[in-house]
Amino acid sequence: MSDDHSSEAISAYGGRLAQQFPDLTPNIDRIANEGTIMQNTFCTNAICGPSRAAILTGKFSHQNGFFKNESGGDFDGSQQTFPKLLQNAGYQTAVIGKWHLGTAPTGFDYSKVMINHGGQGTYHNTIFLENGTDTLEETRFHSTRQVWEDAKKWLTKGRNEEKPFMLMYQFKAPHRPWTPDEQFQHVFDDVEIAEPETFNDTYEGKVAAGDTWMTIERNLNRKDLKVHPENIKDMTKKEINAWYKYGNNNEEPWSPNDELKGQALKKWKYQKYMKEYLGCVKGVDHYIGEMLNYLDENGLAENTIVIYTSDQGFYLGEHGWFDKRMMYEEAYRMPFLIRYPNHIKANNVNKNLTMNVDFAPTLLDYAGVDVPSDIQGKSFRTVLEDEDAEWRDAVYYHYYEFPWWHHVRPHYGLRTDRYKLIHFYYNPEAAKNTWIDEDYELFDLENDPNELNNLYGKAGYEEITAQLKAKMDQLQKDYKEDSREEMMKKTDIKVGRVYEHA
Ligand code: SGN
Ligand code: CA
Repeated sequence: MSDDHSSEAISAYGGRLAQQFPDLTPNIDRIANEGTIMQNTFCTNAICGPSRAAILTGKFSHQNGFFKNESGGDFDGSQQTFPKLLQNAGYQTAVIGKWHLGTAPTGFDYSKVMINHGGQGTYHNTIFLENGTDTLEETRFHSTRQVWEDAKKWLTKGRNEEKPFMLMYQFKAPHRPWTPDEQFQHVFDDVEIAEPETFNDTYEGKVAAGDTWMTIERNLNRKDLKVHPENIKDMTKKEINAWYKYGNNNEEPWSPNDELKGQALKKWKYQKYMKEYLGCVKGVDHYIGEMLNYLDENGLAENTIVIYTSDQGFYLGEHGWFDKRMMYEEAYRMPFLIRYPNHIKANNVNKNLTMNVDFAPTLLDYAGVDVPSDIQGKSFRTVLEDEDAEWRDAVYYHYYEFPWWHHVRPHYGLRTDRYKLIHFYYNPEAAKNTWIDEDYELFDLENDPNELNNLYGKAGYEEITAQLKAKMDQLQKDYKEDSREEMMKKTDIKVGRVYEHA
């Protein structure tokens, strides 16, 4: 698992960047060639901790209690998770790398997780919590390599060969601030990265897209793009921070020189951002290759399920953005590739609608462990084995964190094969405790895959809108969604860690 890896940046998915770089991710592609690539796996809340909590519990944010990173409280590690269920069934369990759930891991025989930078971990000098104890030791390697070294060590020395095992091997990369290891820093120096079709989305007709803090033009700052002050030696820490932050949070965009303004500046920032992001992806792919080789060399490949995923997708310039959160395809879709030789079809593409809450029951199902009835996701083993087997026709989403970091208004929504309906039900900046009835977006993904044309309220769409709203009501009932008051409270609430902002 990685952090913020968009399926657009995996060659096996065949998207825009895959067309430009058909060999971008040869090792992740190996999982697709030797297994199945899920094209419609979606997040239930596109942000780090909440997605990880949904994966661990098989429950939506409103049921597992971890609904936002910032001020949303910490993950309650005393609850049921799939690693605990596997552990009880005799598996040896381990988690190594990014965790980001605030509390120490539970349900693992071995854990070594990043804890510095608010649990985000850093690319260099990462600090880990090893089996509940602070290592406080600055690591030698770039975090991607460090996670591999630690995983290899556990597999070689920590594993009990008498037992089956479950390892969560989780990178920080390619998360902001997109810092590749030296080896991958210059891979894209001499190329011009293609811009997405929606690079200059005007947000016309959209409810909240024009009001975010995740635009490439305004919100990528100097630190993100590694532009450092010349007189850094003479500056105080406070001055340095202020200098880096300039250009954040919708202030005037900064420019590295007088000529770069407007569109030229946006294009320049995009190139720098993408080259570094893709350099990070190269690193992740490399150490996935190391893991696949390890499994081959140690006779483990045949009887091990290998999954590659990311906590959510990411905007790589689509709609003029970086970051995630908003329920449009590029951030909403999670990469999901799965290999299990002789059980799961090789070189196969699957289009069934799946969610991160389905991962836990799917793994339990394959491991022969009963799936507890309070798990909200569904094992998709049946459709992995037969794509035409009966399956659900819609997936549900709910995002809460506002205004930090990126000023994306809370919304819930659903997606079917063809349509997406999003409801932006609350804007605490406009009116506290006031439910908004009319702020919807409706997209026809077949005719408008780029989600540029909001059809909500347009003539001719009354019937489909009514159907989708009825479906939304049904899903909210089935998944025991909160009351309106509770939903608004979850956005307003400030408990647990409260991060400091400038
Ligand atoms: C940090 C980043 C944000 C990012 C969140 C959440 N800011 O706060 O840009 O959206 O993490 O990311 S940074 O200046 O610290 O890089 S997540 O992957 O944990 O959800
Ligand atoms: Ca993330």
